[in-house]
Amino acid sequence: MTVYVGLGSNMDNPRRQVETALQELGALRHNTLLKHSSLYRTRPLGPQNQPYFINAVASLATSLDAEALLDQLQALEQAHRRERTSLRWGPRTLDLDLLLYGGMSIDTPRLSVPHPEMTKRAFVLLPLSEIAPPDLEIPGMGRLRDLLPNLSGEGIERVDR
Ligand code: A4P
Ligand code: MG
Repeated sequence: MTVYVGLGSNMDNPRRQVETALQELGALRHNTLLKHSSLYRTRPLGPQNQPYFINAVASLATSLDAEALLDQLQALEQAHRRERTSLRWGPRTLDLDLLLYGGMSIDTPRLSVPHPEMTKRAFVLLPLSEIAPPDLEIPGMGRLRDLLPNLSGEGIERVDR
C-alpha cells in the first residue's frame, strides 16, 4: 500500500526535526520510504503569534494497516516531543499526519483519512504535488491536479538545500 504522510514542525530547530523525521520514517519496520518532497517554510495556520513552520510530505510503502501505521507515527512524534525542554503548551516539535492511505476513505474515532483539511492547505498540496502524480485521486475530494489551482501560494516558500 502506498501512503502519504505530512510532516510539520515549528519548534526546536524545525528543519532538523523534519529532516530527522524523514530518516526515521525510512527506518520504521514494515515501511519503506519511497519519496519525499522539498522542505517548505510556511506561515502558521491558526494563531499567528507562533513561529513559521517547516512542512514536507513523504510517500511510504507499508504493509501495516492504517491504525498500526498511526501507532508508529505517534510513537515517532512522542520521541521528538521528549526533546522538548519546556513543559508549557505551545507549538509542535513534530506533527505527523496520515494524509492518504492508498485510495481508501477511513473514518474511525482515531483516524480520518484523507486528512479532512488537506485539500485546503498549500503546505500539504504543494509538497505532495512534487512527489505524487497529478492524477492522484484524493478520495471524496477530486484529483490533485484539479485542487492545486484553488490554492494561494502566499506564505509558503521552498527551502533551499
Ligand atoms: N487523527 C485523525 N485523523 C488523523 C490523521 N489522518 N493523521 C487523530 C493523524 N492523526 C489523525 O492529533 C490529534 C488526533 O488526531 C490524534 O490523536 C489522531 O488520533 P494531534 O497530532 O495530537 O493534534 P494536532 O495535530 O494538534 O491537531 P490537528 O487538528 O490534527 O491539527 P493539524 O490539522 O495537524 O494542524 N500551520 C502550518 N503552516 N503548517 C502546519 O503544519 N499544523 C497545524 C496543526 C496548525 N498550523 C499549521 C500546521
Ligand atoms: Mg496532527
